[in-house]
Amino acid sequence: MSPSTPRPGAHGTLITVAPTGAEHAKADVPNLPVTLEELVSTARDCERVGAAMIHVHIRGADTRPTLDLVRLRETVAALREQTGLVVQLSTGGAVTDPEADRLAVLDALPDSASCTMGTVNFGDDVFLNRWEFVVELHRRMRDRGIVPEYEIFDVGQLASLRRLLDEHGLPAGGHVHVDLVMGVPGGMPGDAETLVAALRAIPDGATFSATGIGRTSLPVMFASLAAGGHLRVGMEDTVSYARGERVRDNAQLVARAAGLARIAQRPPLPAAEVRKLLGVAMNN
Ligand code: KMH
Ligand code: ZN
Repeated sequence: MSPSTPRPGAHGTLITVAPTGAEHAKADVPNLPVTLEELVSTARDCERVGAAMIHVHIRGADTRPTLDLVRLRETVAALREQTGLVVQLSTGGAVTDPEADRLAVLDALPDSASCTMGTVNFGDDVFLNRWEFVVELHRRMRDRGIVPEYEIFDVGQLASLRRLLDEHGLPAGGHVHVDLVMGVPGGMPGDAETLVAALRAIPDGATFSATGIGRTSLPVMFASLAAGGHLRVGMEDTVSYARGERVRDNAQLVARAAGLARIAQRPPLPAAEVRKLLGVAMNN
């Protein structure tokens, strides 16, 4: 599909909020949602202003990232009970998380889960995603009816996605959705040229969202909207709202994205439409 071809769902914008991530410390970012109560409260606020999906990393009682399955299950249940958002769990976790724990995230049976399409330098660390591990994630998600979001940190990972689909078939839901995570030190830059280059390599019929880390947040948002893409925003990806101004809360970022989407004549899609678009079951 060329960048000028209208994409499915392109009349509206899927806004995903990634409220927490695994990288920021609560001590450095006191308004980061880390407890279940804080997460649900931010999720509700974000839904109110235009988010339809939430990309979730959880924290333990010590505020550090965890993949504890009991907590993950409680989180999925609480978000389902108190919001209408499509609930996506991160299988990326933190760079230190073992593969077995990352695979076990799927046992919490979210609507969707992230699936990163390759290894990438990640600041001073390495975010490891071996081919066999990626295939196992893809297989287990399909077995459990969990819809993947393929996370792309570098353009070459789109070739790996094509290989995955060629060799192992379509995911649960039958639709391919990609999230371009741009501007990670070690990954692809967060700019319009790179986004357009990435679109040339996206599988036919796929939808995409994009997020820019740190100061690349705004250029990536504008470029994605212009190219018919969807948006991910949130404090996982940026904790500064403008030059010299810290983010107040996740809803502030979602509200800005929703406003820009409306200006682009592609208003925020409600969660029910996003479920149809991505092939997520209504009754999950
Ligand atoms: N925290 C990063 C190492 C994902 O959620 O799937 C990986 C990440 C990607 O955030
Ligand atoms: Zn993440």
